[in-house]
Amino acid sequence: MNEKMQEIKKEALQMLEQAKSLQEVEQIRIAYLGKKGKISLILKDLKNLEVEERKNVGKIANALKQEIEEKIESKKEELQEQMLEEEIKQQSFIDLTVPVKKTIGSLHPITIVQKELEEIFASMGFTIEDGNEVETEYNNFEAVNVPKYHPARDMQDTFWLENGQLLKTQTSAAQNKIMLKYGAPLKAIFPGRCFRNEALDASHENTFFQMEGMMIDKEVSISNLIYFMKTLLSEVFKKEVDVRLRPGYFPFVEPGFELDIKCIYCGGTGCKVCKHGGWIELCPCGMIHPNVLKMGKIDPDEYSGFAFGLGLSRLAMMKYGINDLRLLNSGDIRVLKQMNIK
Ligand code: FA5
Repeated sequence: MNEKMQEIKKEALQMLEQAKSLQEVEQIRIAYLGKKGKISLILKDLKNLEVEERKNVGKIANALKQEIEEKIESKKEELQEQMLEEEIKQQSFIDLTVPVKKTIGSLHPITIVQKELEEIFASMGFTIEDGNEVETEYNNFEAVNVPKYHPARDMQDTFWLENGQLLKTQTSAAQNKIMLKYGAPLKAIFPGRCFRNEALDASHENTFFQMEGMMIDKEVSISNLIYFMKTLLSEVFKKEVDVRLRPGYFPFVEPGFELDIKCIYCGGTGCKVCKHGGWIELCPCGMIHPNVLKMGKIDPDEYSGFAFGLGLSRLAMMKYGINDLRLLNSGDIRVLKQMNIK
């Protein structure tokens, strides 16, 4: 019996050594440890042996069972590792000779316009900054000269969090942090998603994108603002764009303006897009209010600056001739296809 078990052991270990797959290992387990497996049968027959022999054979058979079980487990682990390595090898193999697949998908029109603007501003020495989407009331309102109970708060109703923070209504919410971070002089743009609780229509969404810009230095004037905006918009629309300023009120600028561009569709003669006025309202802007500079720890007697808040969503709308802003957030692939954006 002892010899028979030694033979079974040798045979089972050899088979396990040579096994190449988990299925083979399972077959071996059944052959030796399954209900009718060789080792199981020896254990079953123990009851027919003499007491002394039963003790002896039982001890050896149980040890053999345990050894084979352990070998099976370690063989399984070894094979699983090999399979994983093989899979990783196959996945990380890049065949450079495979022809390029036709590109599927495209960047969103707002992303395209944002990237374009970032490049233009970066070439004019502006840094590109990030803002938060969840903001403090202080940054969104107070730090830009809109204290509690100021009527201007009514123009930008938003979504409030239980902890008293809010979804930012304007990229201006990052002005204070950027001033504190860099001090003066500074030239920065900061694009971002904004949120407002408002009635939706073709040009108003509850979630939209703006791009804010600030330039602070000694003797910065409205002429600088006009120059930068004109250069920028001419680049975006790939043609010379005329701009004009009208007075506009925002508590964080003084004086404040609405910047219009001469209608790029009709050249100013009047059409549906410009509502026959010849001009399109594009971007509020102005000279940064001394209070805002002070809150940013910049001395308004020494420095001045301009700021603007471009509606990126509306700019994308204009650039791609989209007549309803809501289409941009709709996730409708047919919209992108119609715009032929690659
Ligand atoms: C502001 O948000 C000011 N923070 C802009 C500013 C910055 C002024 C710096 C002066 C100096 P306003 O609420 O007008 O201003 O919004 C700016 C632009 O964001 C609008 O011209 C428009 O293009 C866009 N916008 C505003 N509300 C919406 C909306 N609900 N849906 C889509 N675009 C919007």
